[in-house]
Amino acid sequence: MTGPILVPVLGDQLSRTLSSLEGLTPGDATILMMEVWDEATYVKHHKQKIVLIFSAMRHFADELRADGWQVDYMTLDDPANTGSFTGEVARAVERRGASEVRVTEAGEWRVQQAMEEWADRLPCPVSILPDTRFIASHAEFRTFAEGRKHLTMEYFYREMRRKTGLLMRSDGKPEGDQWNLDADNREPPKGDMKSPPVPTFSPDAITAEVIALVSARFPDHFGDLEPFGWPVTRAEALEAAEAFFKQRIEKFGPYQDAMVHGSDDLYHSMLSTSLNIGLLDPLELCEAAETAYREGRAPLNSVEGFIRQIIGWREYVRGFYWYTMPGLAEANELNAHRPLPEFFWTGDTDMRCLADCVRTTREDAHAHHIQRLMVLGNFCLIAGISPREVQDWYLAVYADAFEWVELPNVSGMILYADGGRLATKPYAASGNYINKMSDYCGKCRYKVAKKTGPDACPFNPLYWHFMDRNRARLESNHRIGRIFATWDRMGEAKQGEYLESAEKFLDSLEPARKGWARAE
Ligand code: FAD
Ligand code: DLZ
Ligand code: SF4
Repeated sequence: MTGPILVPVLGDQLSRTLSSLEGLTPGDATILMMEVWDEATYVKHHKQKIVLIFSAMRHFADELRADGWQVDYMTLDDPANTGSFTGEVARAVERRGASEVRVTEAGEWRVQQAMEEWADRLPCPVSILPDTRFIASHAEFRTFAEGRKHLTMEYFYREMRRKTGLLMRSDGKPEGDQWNLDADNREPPKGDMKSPPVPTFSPDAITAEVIALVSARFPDHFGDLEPFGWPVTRAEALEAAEAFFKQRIEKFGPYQDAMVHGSDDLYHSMLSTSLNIGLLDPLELCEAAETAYREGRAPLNSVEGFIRQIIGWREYVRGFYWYTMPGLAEANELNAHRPLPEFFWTGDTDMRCLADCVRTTREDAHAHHIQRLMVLGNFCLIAGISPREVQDWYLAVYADAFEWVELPNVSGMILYADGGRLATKPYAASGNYINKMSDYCGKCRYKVAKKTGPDACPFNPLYWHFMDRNRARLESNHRIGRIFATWDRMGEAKQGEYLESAEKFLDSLEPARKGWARAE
């Protein structure tokens, strides 16, 4: 065929630097963008996540057109829309008489599997190119991982620091002589902590149209549709980033683990949605952070902490995902089979910390890291919730959720379902941790200081129930094994009280009604 090169650009590939566009000019290529039912419903995404992706896609298509590109844009409600990437690519190849399909690899395993079948299904050659928006290639991660039992993030992170030169001195040593300043980043919240507001962006005509579409087509999906304020263009995302580097990065480090009732953002960047769909580039953000440090606008612990989240954790979980899939999605090392409670969807629980985390999730399609890890995640771990149900929940409810980043965090970081390849020990904690790092407990109906009985904070007995039922697996773990000496010292009567309280609480949990996360 002699037609143009067809370049499918997916909903998380909204970057001008995309490898599939490199070297092409508007005269060579037709870009294909597709809103498809399969992607909008493989889990029932939060309404704001669908608005974010469709609106950002429509804005990106307009920007490309303004630069002279030919863009075929398939809207969700176009009667000819087949509902799948494969169906839409096949139609576009035929419509355009495409000479080649050139695409950047998918972010998710499921989509990549489909993409790899295109070569057999289509009448033209298909090239799948690496996603160069990440700092580490799949091969680099494999080289790092091969032969290691635990894939400790810290060592990978140091490699990324050396590779990028971020916060490195000319003698090859890390700035400040320490690679990781996490120990300085554990301040509890102080009094009436008020952080500068995060910029929000009022819906323009395009976003308003998408909001109406999502309201009509996805009424039973979780989450508040409005107010919607996420950045949907690169210009908006840059404005949000600038505000973070001007106003909040200074305190990002110290208060990274703090939690305050009613507050979702604190000093966090709120940039994950823009990063994950391609509006912002990870390196440009890290360079801006380093500049803030060099210009004396932010301390090293904040800047190192921010850079570590991006070139450390973000790159690491992406490498880990591709290295361990498809097994990671099925892993269940701790044999956890309890259904997810209904309150993860409704927020209807007396546990004040959990109710607040579900509230922010419903209102904003966001919760910050420590809420996801130490409240919601810790609960799922110690209550023994089935990894499959927890994965579906996290994938559905957060606007920044894509499986490559969600799954390692859920299966590896919170649930230890991968058997400890990602985290060297389970992040299990009693109510004491939440009390120390938040203002949640004071007004809770449960008493955090009470260990057992109907008024005890449920995290307390659940913690010991978790330890006791997983003893055989965890006792030999050098980071957690010693806790069993404390358990043994309690004696049978006290242990019995803990186990009975935990079981009563677990029996009282109402399982989620079917159909919240996936269509039945
Ligand atoms: P900040 O606190 O400002 O951090 C800066 C950036 O660092 C983030 O934007 C993000 O890109 C990166 N980052 C920080 N922590 C992580 C991490 N653990 N893994 C990967 N990147 C990280 N993040 C997602 O982007 N998508 C997800 O689906 C997702 N699921 C998660 C599930 C669980 C169980 C946990 C514990 C964490 C998850 N995270 C996920 C990581 C983290 O919670 C979010 O990236 C963060 O809350 C986004 O808000 P922010 O942009 O304000 O982050
Ligand atoms: C998450 C999502 C949604 C809701 N809708 C679309 C869509 O209609 N079109 C599209 O190109 N991408 C969408 N996405 C993102 C994909 O599901 C998927 O997460 C990425 O392409 C990564 O493989
Ligand atoms: Fe959460 Fe327990 Fe504190 Fe209540 S007492 S807010 S349940 S940690």
